[in-house]
Amino acid sequence: MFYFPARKCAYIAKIGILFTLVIALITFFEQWRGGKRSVDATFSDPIEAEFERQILEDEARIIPGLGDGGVAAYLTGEDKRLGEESEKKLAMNVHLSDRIAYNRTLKDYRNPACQRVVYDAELPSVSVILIFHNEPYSVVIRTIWSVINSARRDQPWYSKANFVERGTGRTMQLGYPGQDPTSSLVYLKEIILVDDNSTLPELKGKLSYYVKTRLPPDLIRILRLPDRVGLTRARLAGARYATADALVFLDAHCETQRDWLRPLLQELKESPRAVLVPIIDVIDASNFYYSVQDTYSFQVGGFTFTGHFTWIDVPEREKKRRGSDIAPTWSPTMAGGLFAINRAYFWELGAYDEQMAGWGGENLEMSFRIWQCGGTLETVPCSRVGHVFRSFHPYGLPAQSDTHGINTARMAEVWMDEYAELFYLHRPDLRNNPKIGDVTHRKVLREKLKCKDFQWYLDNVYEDKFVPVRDVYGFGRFKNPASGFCLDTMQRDGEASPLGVYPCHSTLQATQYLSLSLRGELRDEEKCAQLQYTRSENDVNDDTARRVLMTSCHGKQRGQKWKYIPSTSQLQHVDSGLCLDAGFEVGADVTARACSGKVQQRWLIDYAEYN
Ligand code: LR7
Ligand code: MN
Repeated sequence: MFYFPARKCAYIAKIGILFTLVIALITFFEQWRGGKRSVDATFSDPIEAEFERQILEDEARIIPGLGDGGVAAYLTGEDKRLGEESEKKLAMNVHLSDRIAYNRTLKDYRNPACQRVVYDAELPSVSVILIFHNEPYSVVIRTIWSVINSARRDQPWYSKANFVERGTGRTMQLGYPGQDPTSSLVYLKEIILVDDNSTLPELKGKLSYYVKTRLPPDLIRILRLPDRVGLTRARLAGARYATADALVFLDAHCETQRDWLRPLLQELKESPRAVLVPIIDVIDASNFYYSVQDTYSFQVGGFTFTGHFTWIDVPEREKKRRGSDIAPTWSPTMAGGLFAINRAYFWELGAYDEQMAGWGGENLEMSFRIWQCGGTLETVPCSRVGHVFRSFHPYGLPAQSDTHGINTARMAEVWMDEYAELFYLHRPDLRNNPKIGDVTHRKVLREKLKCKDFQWYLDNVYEDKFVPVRDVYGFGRFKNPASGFCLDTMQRDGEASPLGVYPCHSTLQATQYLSLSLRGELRDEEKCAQLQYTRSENDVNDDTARRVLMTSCHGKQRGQKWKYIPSTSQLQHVDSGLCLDAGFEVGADVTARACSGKVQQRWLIDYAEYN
């Protein structure tokens, strides 16, 4: 006999009601979600017929051979005008892209030595993740095709010889474990398209229909995000969905060069804690010209304390260390959009800061984290991918929020230690700003992974980085006490802009923050003071006042070397022997004049060894 005490019965009844409620809620939620993304699920025949018609029309518009080999493509007449119009609006000549074949060919720009590299037959399988918000439809399709085509087994680079196991001579099964051996794709397990809540209709049903009818079955998954979450969280969503050994992220406007995947996968196989980037080539947004700066040399990633990514030359030391032009090359940072990583390692390393919205900041965050937490970030020269660089964001970002600034502040709080101050110098508005939000969980991650500090990063990974407080005689404001003026870069950009004087700010601010480096450079982070020669370059005895220009630091001292004379507080330009002179006019350009005892030539530096 069962015996239920009354209390227990009531208890069970309550659980029953709760259960029913939960089910009802889930059902409601599913329906609501389904409603939001129903476009894919509820194709009825007439809609499909319409997509088919549109796609055939698109295909008919393509001009065979246009842009083949990656050459620049041009339209004429009315089409030219429409193209220019689309570029003004979308930062890309979309009208032209619509005319270029989805699977146009590209010239092989790799270092010729890459053709002789033999890769293992067994390499990690890969999930390629493409994220997009309102990207041009034809550009997205071209990106997908280039990924597929470069992974097809019938491509010449997957030669039979490569599939004979080293040592035993046994022929290896092609592809990744579990893949249908008759499939024509090698290593590529899936392509995950993450639609970050686009609003363009052609990226909805039509794209899904294209995928269903034109692309290899079971290869592509489309993840439709119910809300716009920004690129960091879109990548996270894609990564959660992925199942292959490795993740490769790409922007949705890329074209891959031949055999770009194996060099990345081979490195991942050998060092699972390496995060790898291809060489990124430029696809011109106006004419889709695939251009390559140089087949043999390339740049790696740097950064500025303003929180931006930059390109830098490969340091000589690194050229020696890697031993070969085509060996992976250490890169202090990455641009962010194109990289390969072991999937397990991606999660172990803390994936991304999921509180980063919109655009920006995630690239430096991940770069610093990789290095500080025991990984490496490397450019793999045999892997090249083209990317369409746009001159502006064609899409809107969350209203009025400076996501790049806020995300970068989040990064700085967690990874840059006291060097975060150098960032805040440029963004005083973000110092202690509640908009940054809570970063405790990322600091916990840093503890848990026992990551090294930023000082270690600067000393070991990016030794060549000019750090305004390191390797200097003095830094801070350069103040002329007679006038109360300080040297000021006057927020002037440009290759050679005159250095000025301006009343000293009471606190340190970026435009008045300069350093006198141990090499004798009078500089800010990127630019060094040198003289503008008015007459003949070598006429150093000329007494006329010379303007002082901030130009790219060449590191070779010539023309950019200054000497501080403590006894007179003068700053003397070494090659010319002239002294820096403040003058008495606010906002004027500073000059270099014959050294004299005048008060305009006295300079006090906030933090200096001489003071
Ligand atoms: O809200 C958004 N949701 C998105 O899904 C905003 C963007 N996106 C998508 C977008 O459709 C695109 O596919 O995210 C991708 C990257 O956006 P882009 O192409 O507008 O960015 P970008 O190429 O100008 O910017 C670079 O820096 C970004 C910083 O957040 C990202 O890391 C980009 O991926 C990165 N691009 C590259 O690294 C390619 C090489 C460029 C360089 C240098
Ligand atoms: Mn991009």
